[in-house]
Parts: sequence; C-alpha cells; structure tokens
Amino acid sequence: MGSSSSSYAPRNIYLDVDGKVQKVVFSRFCCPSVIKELLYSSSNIPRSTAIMVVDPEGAMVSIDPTMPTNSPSYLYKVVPLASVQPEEKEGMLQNVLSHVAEQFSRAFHINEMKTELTNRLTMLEKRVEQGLKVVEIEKCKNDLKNLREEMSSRGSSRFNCSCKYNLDDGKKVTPRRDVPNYPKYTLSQETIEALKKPTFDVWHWEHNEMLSCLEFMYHDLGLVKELNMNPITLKRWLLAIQENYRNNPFHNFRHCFCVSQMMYGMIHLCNLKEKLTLTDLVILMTTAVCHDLDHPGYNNTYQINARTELAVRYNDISPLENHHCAVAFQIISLPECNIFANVNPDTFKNIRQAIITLILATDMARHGEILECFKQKVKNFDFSNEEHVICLKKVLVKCCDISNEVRPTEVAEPWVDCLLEEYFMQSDREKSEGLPVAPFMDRDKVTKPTAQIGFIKFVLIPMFETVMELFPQIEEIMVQPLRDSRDHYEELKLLEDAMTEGSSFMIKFGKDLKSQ
Ligand code: 0WF
Ligand code: ZN
Repeated sequence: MGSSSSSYAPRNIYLDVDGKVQKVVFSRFCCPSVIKELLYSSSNIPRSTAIMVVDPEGAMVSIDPTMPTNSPSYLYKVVPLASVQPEEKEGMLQNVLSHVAEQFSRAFHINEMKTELTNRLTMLEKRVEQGLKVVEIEKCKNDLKNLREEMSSRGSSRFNCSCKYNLDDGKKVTPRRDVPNYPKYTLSQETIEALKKPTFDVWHWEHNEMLSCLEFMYHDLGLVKELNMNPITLKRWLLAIQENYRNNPFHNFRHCFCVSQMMYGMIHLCNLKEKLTLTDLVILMTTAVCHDLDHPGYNNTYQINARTELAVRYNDISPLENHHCAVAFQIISLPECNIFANVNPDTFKNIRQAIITLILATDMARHGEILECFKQKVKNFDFSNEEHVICLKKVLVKCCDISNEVRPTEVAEPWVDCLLEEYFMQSDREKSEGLPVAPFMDRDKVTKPTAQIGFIKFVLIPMFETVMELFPQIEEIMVQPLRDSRDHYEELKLLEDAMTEGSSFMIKFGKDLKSQ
C-alpha cells in the first residue's frame, strides 16, 4: 500500500482579491473545473468570463491540481483572460495543459489514459517547439515532464490488475464529471410519495434521476443537517458512487438504488426515525448506497476458486464485501467527496466501523449466522441495547439487499433475468476455466421458478417473518408480496413440469408408434 497521508494533504493557494488575502484550499485530486469554480467564487469574476491566474511577476500559473502553491507574501491574482492578450499563445498552451490535466485527473482506464495523453503531449511538444520563447519552452517542458512522470507512476501501479481499482491509489475513484453536469431534477410530489414504498418502479428512472432521488432521501431524512454535510459534496459523493458501480447485468448502480430505496421505505414503514438515532440512519443509508461498489460480476466462490487478486488480497475472507468497503472509504477519503468531513473524528470512527460491519454482513455465506443472532434477540428486543441494534441493522441491510421479490411482479421479475444472466456468465467462465459450477448458476440446470422458489421459501420468507415479529406492519407491505411471489413461481413451475412431461410423453409416444 503506497499511499501516504501527504498525498491527500490539501493544497493552499493565496490570492490577492482587491488588496485582501484570500485563501483557497483544494485536494491534489481536485479536478481543474472545481479549482476554477473556487477561483471564481473567491474573485467575484462572473463565470461567463474566462480567467487565468498570474503570479506577482506576471507569469501565468496553470489552473490544475498540481499548480504550484504560494504564500501570503507571494500572492497570485485571478484576472479575466481578456486583459492579458499579449500572452495569447502561452494562454492557449496553459489552457491545453489544464485540459490535459483535467482529462488526466478524470481518466479511469489506464490504456485510454495513456493513448489520450500521449497524443496530447506530442501535440503540445510540437506547439512548444514551434513558437515559444526559450524560457517558456523550458517551463512548458517541465510541466509536461511532471505530467508524464505522474502519469507513468499512476499507470504502472495499475498494470496487471484485473479490477478497475488498485487500492494503492485513491485517484481512480474521483468522479469523471462534476456537479454542473449533473442536472438538478425536481421531484414531483407523486414521486416523493412513491419513493417511500416498495411498489416504486425502479426501472422507470435514468441514472441522473436516481441520483436526485438519493440526494433527496439524504435531505429528507435530515441526514445532511445532522452531519452538517456540504450539499455540493453530497452531490459529488453520489456521482462518484454511481461511477464506481460497474455495468454488470445485476450488480450495478440500479441495484444500489433499489437497495437504498428499499431501506428508505423501511425507515418510513418501521418508524425507524423514532426508534434509532439519526447516526444509525446515516449508517443504514450509506451502507445501502455503498454495499456493492465495484462489484466485478463474479461472486466470492469464483474469486476464491479462481484465486483472483481480490481473494488473495483478502485471504479468501469475504473478498467482495471487503473490496466494496475499501472502495467506499477510498471515495470518502477524497476531500471533495467526503460527506463526513464535518463530523468529529470519534463520530467518524464509529460511523466507519459500523458501515464496515454492515457491508461485511451482506456476504450471503453468513446468512444463517446473522439471522440466528437476530432470532435470539427479537423476542425481547431492546432498542437501548447496542448489540441488539447492531444485529437489527445487519438484518435490515440484508433484507433490503435481497428484497426484489417484495416488489410487484413486473418490477421484480426482470431482476431474476438480470441475475441469471450474471450467473450464467460466471458458470460459463467456470466451465471454461475448469472450476466447480454451482447448480443454481448452471444454464443447463436452473430455471426462473426453480431459482426463485427455494430462495423465497427458505431465505426470504423466514428472514422477513422474523423482522415482522418486531415490526408487524411489514406483513401486508412486504411479507404478503413474498408469499404471492412464491405462489406465482410455484404455478409457473407446475406449468413448466407439465410441459416437460408433455414433451417427454410425446417423444416416448412417438417412438412407440414408430416401433408398431
Ligand atoms: C436467482 C436466485 C436469487 N433470487 C433473488 O431474488 C435474489 C436476490 N438477491 N440474490 C438473489 N438470488 C442474490 C444476489 C447475490 C446474493 C443473493 N438465486 C439464489 C439461488 C439462485 O438459489 C438459492 C436458493 C436457496 C439458497 C441458496 C441459493
Ligand atoms: Zn447487493
């Protein structure tokens, strides 16, 4: 693990704004557009005017996360671009450099990044050599050299990594786009009401709309106020979260949204605001949002049997869940995405510990152990007992994680297709790699009804019925839909069996007829 705390240390820039010293602080990983936004805010120059930063000698300073820091005795000035025409050529170069740095700071894929940057750097070098003064050439070459060095140091650490992430490097989790590109959707009253219920149609919404819904939930539950969150940081955090879910058939950002929306629904249905603390609600919601971050689409069994990098890193102990947690806290460690920046260190420690515990509890290999622990407490449940509350939170997160079948058939059923698609991808790969294949993942053995009946009867109903002992109100809204779904799949299974028997009969009957 190569990251040192200094790599996350904020950078301070001091500006002369109308004769007063103005300090601007940003992270090394802050994208240039965010730095520019900070400069606009501190300098009172309208955003419609292009700006540049100049040092006391009149030299231009590039606006990017690597811009040289200064001191209150050596102030930079933010000036409108129009007032510095003579340096047009250099300005152009600085803009391109800034743009390169921006592209760089947003790039995720090493190959994409290398090709893109190499092309741009070659172009820049040509421009530098074509028309700038020696001193300018030296400065630009230096900038290019630094950029190249940084690129290769970041790049090399990511080679040979099968996943998008290398935990040495916090950079890759930064959002590709910033909040201005994330339009604000105003939720209608109808959507706001629907959002609280398991009947919410999760297929109806685009990513930006789901982001707005999640943002709304944090505000509506009072979590933003409680933790004194910066609302822009909340938006940036959510963007980073969305970008760090992969486009798997099942384990994708929409699944993250479903789990979070179900948690929001359960918070309302079970009146959890009255029974738990607001910090507990932050923990529950944030766990739901983060719980499958960067899921590669292949489960723990595959990770362990194939001896993947994740399995090796986490010694075969819940490799995926450990990874989801690590990515979650990498995102939080970015100052521009740190929704917990304004809580005190002890509270942060508690929140972090609780989220880790809950994400790790989503490993289905621990299902029996966790449900048993809750069963022992539920008859005499004590909301003032910390152990009881931790156990309840684990079960609530687990319920939401696998709750698709609580939703109406037309919403739930496509999720089974998505999951089977992901499972079949895994089993095909396992077959081709000579690894063991679970029957419920095998396209030659499993059908939708067979997959669902066992899961609903032996996993979902027992768990939700146990939660119902504490919150009887979930029977009508959550448990009954599960029973209906079980019946629906049992009917489908009968039909499926009849069809199979029918075709077997036809085959046999056909043969008998032939032999006569
Ligand atoms: C397809 C089925 C299944 N059905 C679901 O509704 C659902 C929701 N989450 N998950 C689901 N799996 C899994 C995603 C990752 C972990 C949980 N699966 C479950 C399997 C086929 O069959 C069983 C049945 C009983 C016990 C164990 C596996
Ligand atoms: Zn999940």
